[in-house]
Amino acid sequence: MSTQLKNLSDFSHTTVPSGANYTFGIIVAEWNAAITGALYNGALKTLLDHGVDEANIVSIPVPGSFELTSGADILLSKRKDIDAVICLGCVIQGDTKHFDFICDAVAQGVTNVSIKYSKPVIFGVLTTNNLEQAQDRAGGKHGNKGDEAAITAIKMVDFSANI
Ligand code: DLZ
Repeated sequence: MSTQLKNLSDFSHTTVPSGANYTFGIIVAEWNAAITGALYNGALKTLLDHGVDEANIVSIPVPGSFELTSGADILLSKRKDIDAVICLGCVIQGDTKHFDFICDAVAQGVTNVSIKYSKPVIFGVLTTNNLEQAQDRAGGKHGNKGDEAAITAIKMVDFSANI
């Protein structure tokens, strides 16, 4: 699980299928906006770099990471053309138990929405002890989790289309 052992941002471009002909939703939390903005930019660029048409990317902000689940659920219920949803957020540990509740809820919620629609819903949420760890994973020394989430979405959509 350690990012130091496996930095997924180092993926080989040759092994990533084309994202052309697929439609993606990106739901991005506004909490810790500097971090989630960097995740969003990484995800968007990665989708475009892998052939996704900009017209086939629907980007929607939600207030916080807790709302990523309902954002993905609403998007998939209203837009039948969307093949996968990428959820981007950043939850930073504070003094209370809020961190645990939000992280548990989003992880379970994203899983539930994915199963409900039989479509990939990607968990691109940083869950860090502090801001520095988040910066390191939002375009810093440990890559960009947004890039990784986009690659995961493309791979899962391609898997679903070709199974
Ligand atoms: C309330 C809250 C707190 C304390 N921390 C974060 C955080 O670190 N990251 C995040 O994305 N959102 C946080 N939120 C907001 C919740 O996700 C949610 O928006 C509110 O609890 C309202 O449902």
